[in-house]
Amino acid sequence: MLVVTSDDHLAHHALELDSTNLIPSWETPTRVDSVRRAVAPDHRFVGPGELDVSLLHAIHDGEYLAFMAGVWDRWVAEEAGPAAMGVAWPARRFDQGRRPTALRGLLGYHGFAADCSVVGGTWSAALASAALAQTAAELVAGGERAMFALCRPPGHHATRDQFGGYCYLNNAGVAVEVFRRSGVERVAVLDIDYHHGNGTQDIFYERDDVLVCSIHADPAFEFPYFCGHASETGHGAGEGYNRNEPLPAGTELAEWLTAVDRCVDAIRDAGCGAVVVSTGVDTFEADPISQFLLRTDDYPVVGARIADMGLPTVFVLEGGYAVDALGDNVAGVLNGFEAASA
Ligand code: Q9C
Ligand code: ZN
Repeated sequence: MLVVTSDDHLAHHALELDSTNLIPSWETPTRVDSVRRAVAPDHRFVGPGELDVSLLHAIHDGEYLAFMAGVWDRWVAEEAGPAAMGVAWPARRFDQGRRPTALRGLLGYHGFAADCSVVGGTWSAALASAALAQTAAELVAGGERAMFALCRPPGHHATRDQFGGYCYLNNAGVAVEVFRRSGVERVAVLDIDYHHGNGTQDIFYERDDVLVCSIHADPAFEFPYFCGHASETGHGAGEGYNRNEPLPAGTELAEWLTAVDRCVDAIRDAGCGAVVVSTGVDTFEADPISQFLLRTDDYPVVGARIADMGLPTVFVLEGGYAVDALGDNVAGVLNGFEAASA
């Protein structure tokens, strides 16, 4: 399969709030090296095309995009700390609609978590990452059976107007929009990352042309804590087009696969014409921030399940923080897919 990748992520190395300190983010540049090394023997690398900014405007708020484009320069001018992030967020009974003017206020308005900050290389990396997803979807829309976008930073936590969870632009959402514009009437998102894909859910929640399915750690005990329950099924025209499969800590392959299979059935029943797979492998047993127990040998099994849907498929990288095993786990998904497609 073709793998879309570039070096434009390298200057993005954010900080995150640990229990007491700002530490280097778990979401590191070395993750890309791990994946490239593991997929190189069986797959071919291609570079991205030019980003179509209208795709970003289709899934993100214009004020958010403008703010993010300038936030680092403004931070350097006003604060000059090592990483820009919020300190207060619009919590219960706060005014959700009014946008503050101060930089710190805007960082809270356009962010939702202290695990995620902006540094000098962040925005250019986020734009480049979105371009990878765009290119992968364009090539699949043009006839490739499947592509893998080696996206960094990841995207599935980024909402219409907020960054968080190491995500700034919703790369899976970009791929969805490319498919829609190419004439696919209904697109599926299958999000197998350990964390709930709250951003993708947010963006498509009121739409019936995009079925979003996410299998993840129950938000009762895991990030993003306030989103990802089974009762969130869509709204308005989108009612019935959002599916959440929250699972307990300690989940192993057998139980996890039953949730995947329920999503695969939903994607079939909805008559989707293409699928975007939010490919996080932080479900891995040795992942340093996660509590599922999948093994390296398990990933080809899910790759095969995805292939069995028989749909044009774009894989976009999301999480996975056991850097040494990350590449093998991602390669397992892709190789299992190809073996089952052959
Ligand atoms: N001490 C993705 O996998 N914060 N994002 C973890 C760990 C949330 C993960 C804090 C992790 C978000 C794309
Ligand atoms: Zn994750």
